[in-house]
Amino acid sequence: MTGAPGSGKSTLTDKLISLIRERDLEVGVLAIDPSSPFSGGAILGDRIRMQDHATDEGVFIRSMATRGHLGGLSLATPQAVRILDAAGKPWIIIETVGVGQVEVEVAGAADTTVVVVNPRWGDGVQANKAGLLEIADVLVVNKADREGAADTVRDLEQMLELAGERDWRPPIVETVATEGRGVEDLWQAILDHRAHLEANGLLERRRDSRLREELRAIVFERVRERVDATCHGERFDGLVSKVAARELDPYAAADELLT
Ligand SMILES: Nc1nc2c(ncn2[C@@H]2O[C@H](COP(=O)(O)OP(=O)(O)O)[C@@H](O)[C@H]2O)c(=O)[nH]1
Ligand SMILES: [Mg+2]
Repeated sequence: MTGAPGSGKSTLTDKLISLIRERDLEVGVLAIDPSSPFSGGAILGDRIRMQDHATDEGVFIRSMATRGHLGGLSLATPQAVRILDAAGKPWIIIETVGVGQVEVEVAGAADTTVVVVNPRWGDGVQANKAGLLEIADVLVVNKADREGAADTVRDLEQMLELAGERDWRPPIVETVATEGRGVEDLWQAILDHRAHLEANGLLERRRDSRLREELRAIVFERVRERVDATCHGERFDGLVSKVAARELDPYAAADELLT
């Protein structure tokens, strides 16, 4: 579940938890906030909006915020999903706020990406919209009790039309999360997407490419740690001085550091 702050992701998640529990299935929830370096307001809000489920042993809710650099979350998310999966949660919901690359990467950890927008979304920035549409498997127009919902649905349909033929056309679901309206439809859209993935061998393919991406990211992270360790200390300082004194060019200095 991804989308702008305040679009209603937590409220929708809360309703989905109820729906999954009614079917006697367990569910894990990861609420991720890449935009906040502290586990501050937004995440506290998520907790409050899902607190009906706080004493239900079939529900596990965990909040994560960025500690240090942004790359951390895209690495931590698949690992957290893996743990919830090992703990036997057949359904795992990842809620993520924020915009840009991290949101896309976090969304990449999921089988199905639900993008939540609100009425009047059509007034927003084009570039951001295109990016979100690209990752959406299901589109939700939440707060459909507000003016402009129908226009927003039409706007989304037009954008999907312009995006051209795809093997899966993201369904557009209107919801009023606070009243639970449309949540059954959202659930059905998620199941439909899942069925599509399974019927076409896409689930395996998605998971394979996700694993490749994850492994690559871990290697990248390790290499980055080595770079930090190498570009540090007496030897590094010495080479910087040599370059400054024009005894060495930076490329030769780098080669010397790496050998
Ligand atoms: N009117 C209206 N308000 C909603 C709806 N869904 C959520 N809200 C409210 O919007 C605010 C933000 O919701 P929240 O779920 O925390 O959004 P998130 O930041 O995307 O997780 C809260 O005050 C909700 O009660 C809706 O369908 N209609
Ligand atoms: Mg939230």
